[in-house]
Amino acid sequence: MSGLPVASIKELSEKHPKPSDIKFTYGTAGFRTLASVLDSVLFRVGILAGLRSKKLDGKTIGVMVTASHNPEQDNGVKLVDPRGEMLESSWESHATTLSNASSTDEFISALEAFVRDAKIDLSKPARVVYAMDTRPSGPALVSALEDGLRAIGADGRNAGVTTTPILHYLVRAINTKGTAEAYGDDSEDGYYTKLTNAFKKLVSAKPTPSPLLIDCANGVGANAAKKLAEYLGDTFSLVLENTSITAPGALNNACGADFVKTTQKLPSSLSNIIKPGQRGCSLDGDADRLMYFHLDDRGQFRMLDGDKIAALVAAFIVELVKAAGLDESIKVGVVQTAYANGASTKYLAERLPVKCVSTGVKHLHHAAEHYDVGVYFEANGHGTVLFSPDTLAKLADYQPSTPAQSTAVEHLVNLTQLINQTVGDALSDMLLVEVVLAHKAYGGLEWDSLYVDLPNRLVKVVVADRHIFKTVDAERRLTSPVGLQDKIDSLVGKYEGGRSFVRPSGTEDVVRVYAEAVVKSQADELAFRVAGLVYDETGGDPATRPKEFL
Ligand code: G16
Repeated sequence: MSGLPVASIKELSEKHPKPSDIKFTYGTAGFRTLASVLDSVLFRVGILAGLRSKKLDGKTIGVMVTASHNPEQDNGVKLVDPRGEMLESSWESHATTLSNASSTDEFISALEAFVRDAKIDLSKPARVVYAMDTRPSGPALVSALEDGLRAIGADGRNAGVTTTPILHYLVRAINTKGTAEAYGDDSEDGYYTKLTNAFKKLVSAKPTPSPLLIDCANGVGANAAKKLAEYLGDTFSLVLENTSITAPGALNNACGADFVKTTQKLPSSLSNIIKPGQRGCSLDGDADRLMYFHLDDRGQFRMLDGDKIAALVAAFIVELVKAAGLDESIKVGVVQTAYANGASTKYLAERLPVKCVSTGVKHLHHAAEHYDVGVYFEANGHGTVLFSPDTLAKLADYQPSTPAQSTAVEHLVNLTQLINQTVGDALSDMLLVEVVLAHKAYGGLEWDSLYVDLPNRLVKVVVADRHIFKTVDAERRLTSPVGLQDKIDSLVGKYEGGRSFVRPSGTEDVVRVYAEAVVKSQADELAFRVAGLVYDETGGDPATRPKEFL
């Protein structure tokens, strides 16, 4: 076995020293913090990606440089495994360890130990494909990543400025090229062609949908949606707003999927554009989340979040499976997190198996793999649908006995092409929603009426150290700080239909508090009072205690 290229790592590592006062963590979606401190992390991730590829016999690994919904000053990086899924979780702690080695020598020792323990054959090739979103900090961070790739001798393919889901698509397409599982051409053109061809087939017998307003969050989704519109041609027209990708500070600012979900408001930039009865949607900064909304006839804003998308899509797939005559052999299930609105869980659980897991696409994705068709969506609009290999084979081999069955199977097969099964993908999900709306002849109103959301409120609390918060039961209960859960429970008991939980964010330096109740004002009050408990219990500075908590 050859050894690590220590001289090259040493030389290049000296150009990317670790800041002394920072502890990095590979969190919910990789490393994510202020862009200005991430240089050493990117260099080391380059090396780690190369090692991951070597460990997997030269399969291509993806690296995405993005901070998604976070503000523009943040950035981040995450690794993508060969089938386009998130990095295997056992490697997350290695990523954290390597990123925190305080000097080049310590880093090299940690690498040597890791290579030995993980039994990585360094003579294997290493291949990595990488991309970034539109953040101004992206190019410098990508160049640090490239130094890491160079240091370990990995072949790098630069996919340029693109969305997170396109990068995931590319990883899977590259690794399955020329095999029976080929996922599509390994290019952006391949991605748009695959999605739009399937969409066109699925809506061919339906009236052309009315134009859709898209809030692009002033991020990379603006570029992608523009290209998608070109591939869609006359089939479906997209009206793009918040497309200022170079305006300083505009990214995710008062717009985008996270803004809509957390404020439950229409971005004011759209208020003069959207008309009563019209539907629209918001992407987030890297276009992996999708939030729909519509204005009812009175001009009232109505949000259609990830839970509503799950309900719409899961019910449609169940109908198709039944119409195809496959309901005995293909079982559909849904995966949610604790953030799912209680009304959505009730609606879905009356129809399908529903599982609750911890926040983070990686948790939902793996749970969804246990179903024949697994529909997973986080309330924040992050999700997709997975068709198991067995299900794909059943659909391919099935001999329908009636024209209706044949049409239903054809639709299911086209859905497997339309849906980006590697990860949540705002644009693919948007086309999926539009297909279902077209087939059901639903507008926003009919979709929204599937069930009525329980009033809810999400609050962020800035605490001295969010890492002291530990949870169990799919993050629905706190075990640390000790005693806090009892206090939350006694508060929750005072509210009709009350539900609340607290968990540390894995992407922002905050603790998140979610609350639901039967009445909106009560949900707000419960959220603020639980947030107040969190704040007081964990030694927050009283001067900065928001006044709503009082
Ligand atoms: C990432 C994850 C999502 C998660 C979100 C918020 O999304 O991929 O699964 O829901 O972070 O996580 P947290 O509450 O831990 O901050 P994104 O769109 O920011 O990449």
